[in-house]
Amino acid sequence: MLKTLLIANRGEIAVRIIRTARALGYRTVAVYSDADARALHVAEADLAVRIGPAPVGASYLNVEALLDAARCTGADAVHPGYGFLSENAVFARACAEAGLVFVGPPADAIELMGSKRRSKIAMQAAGVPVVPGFEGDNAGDDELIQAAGDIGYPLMVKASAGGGGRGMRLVHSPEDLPEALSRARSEARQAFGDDELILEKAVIEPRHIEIQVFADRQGNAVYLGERDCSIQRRHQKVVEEAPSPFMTPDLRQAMGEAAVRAALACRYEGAGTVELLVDQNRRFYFLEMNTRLQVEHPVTELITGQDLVAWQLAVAEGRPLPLAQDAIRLTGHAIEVRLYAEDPAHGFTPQTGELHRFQPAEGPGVRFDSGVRSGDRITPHYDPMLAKVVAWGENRDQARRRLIRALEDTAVFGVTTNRHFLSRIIDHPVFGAGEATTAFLEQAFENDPSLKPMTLTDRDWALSAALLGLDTQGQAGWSNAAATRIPVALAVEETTREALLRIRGNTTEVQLGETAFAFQRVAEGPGEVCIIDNGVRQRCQYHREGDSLYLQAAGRAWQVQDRTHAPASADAGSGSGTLKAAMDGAILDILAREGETVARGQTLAILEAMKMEHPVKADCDGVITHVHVAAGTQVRRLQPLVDIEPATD
Ligand code: MV4
Repeated sequence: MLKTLLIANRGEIAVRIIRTARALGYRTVAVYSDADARALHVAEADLAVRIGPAPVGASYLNVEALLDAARCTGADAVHPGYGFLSENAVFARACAEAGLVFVGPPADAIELMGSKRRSKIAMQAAGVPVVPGFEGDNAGDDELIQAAGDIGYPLMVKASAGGGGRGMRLVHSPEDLPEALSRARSEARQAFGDDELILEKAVIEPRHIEIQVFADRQGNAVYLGERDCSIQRRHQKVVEEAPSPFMTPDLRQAMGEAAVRAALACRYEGAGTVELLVDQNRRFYFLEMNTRLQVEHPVTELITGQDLVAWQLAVAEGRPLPLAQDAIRLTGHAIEVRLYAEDPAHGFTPQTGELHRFQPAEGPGVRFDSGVRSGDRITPHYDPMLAKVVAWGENRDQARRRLIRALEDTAVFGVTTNRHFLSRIIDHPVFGAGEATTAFLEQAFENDPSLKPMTLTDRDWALSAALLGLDTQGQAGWSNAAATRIPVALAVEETTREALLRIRGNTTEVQLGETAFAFQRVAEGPGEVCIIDNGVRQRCQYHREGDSLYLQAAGRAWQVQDRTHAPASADAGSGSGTLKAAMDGAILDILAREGETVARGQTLAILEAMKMEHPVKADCDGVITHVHVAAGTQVRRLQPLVDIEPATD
């Protein structure tokens, strides 16, 4: 009997595992880095152990520290979650040697599935269809070039140790092959320390469908339907759903039975996912098997009514699977999206900073799996996923409606998110028709407004001004204020607008240029106000933090800066002399001192962001009056870095 489970992970998946384990009576042990000392997963576990500083190499990937944490808490089992050490055969073996039950498959199965070449050979032997190609053992370029002639074009060059699209090349004709081979090789060597390559015929505009499988030590294996993960961006899944709108009962059975054969062939135990490509003729091909619980497992849970973490724990204890194949039923439809702290308008750059408010919109059929709370900091050390938002419906459209509502009604203040991008995808007619393939985002979203900075309407500006007035005046001010005109100035990035407010009782009149607005305030709570605008009563959420005002109304969210009392400085446009960070990142170096005379174009600082170094250059000739940051500081986009007093001539 297992009693104490250590969760070797963080964030939403650690929280999710802890909740099931606790409900089943297990004692739970969280582990945390210095950056996570106050994180939700730590608060929810029975015990928690610090495993190192913030960088993952020193903490969540630190095998010795994890084993020590298990030892000093008396843990008898380890759940690795996903990512980190979840598919690391060395870690699985180290757990076994330390007398700990690893909640996952045997190390040999992890190792086999970690090699595309070896797993394809094993799958073919087990009667699982694979994409036709070439799987020579450490084949050289000459051998690969010769094999390519037999396979035909277009073809895929793939790193045998690869994943997530790294070390992968699509090649259209023989003359492009040698260069593709050498590039894929060096990418694979860098990323995986292993440059073995395989070749496959390319499947054009495939759907990406994966089968959830489960196996126990008694030799039983079942499938729990499929998930359609066709909507991806740069090999990152964005939307996952179950069942696949593309699926038929016959195809499901054929794919499910193939996936079960795959699991049995490698003596699998526990939860696994068999990834397959499906071509336009509904032929399917094994791609790889993920030997962990996946991020998107909730959609399977919602349509099967099963708790997959409970199943994992049962198998880890040596008990048989809870259900036989014919007892597994799929009911309704579930869709999941990954809500990220990232900025779709600026190349999806990860966002960092304090999450001033995180208020999930709950409702029937809506599930939030989240590892963060209001007040948490999003740091650059880890994946910036805030939550998985999942909706179940009796049918696909009901699930879509519920998901869109959940996204629109969720308040996230403090960091920019992909929320609007996600709701636009779920609302899109191509997605609605169930026709989105892996090419969908590139084909349909190139010019989508959710990928551009938000443009505020006059009404948005006026509402922002009214709420700035509310917040500045305080609650009492609203009811008693004399009907004087209050000037306010507000800015979004480089655009500034001015307005005049007149507050009479519970009505705020806003004069914005030629246009007048009147907002009647009918109810309010902390950070929330109900207004009547043009006869329509609606809720509006807001949060004030320093000069920033975050707002959310009618499913849209934006942020304005209060410039009312800011000096009328020339800080708009280029050549202003105020250099700002172009994106979130870290200052690597400061190359200028206060008092120094600089020339336009001179590099004054180096910003490291998105794994690249960006020079920050003087935008005018002049003298440096202030350096706001030191080398080593984390900065946010638009944070002032250096002030220059422009030369006067
Ligand atoms: C392919 C393919 C077409 N033909 N293999 C991308 C990630 C990796 N796991 C497998 N991938 C692909 N393999 C053959 N033989 C197309 C992709 C692919 C893809 C697959 C699933 C979801 C999105 C994708 C986007 C681009 C390419």
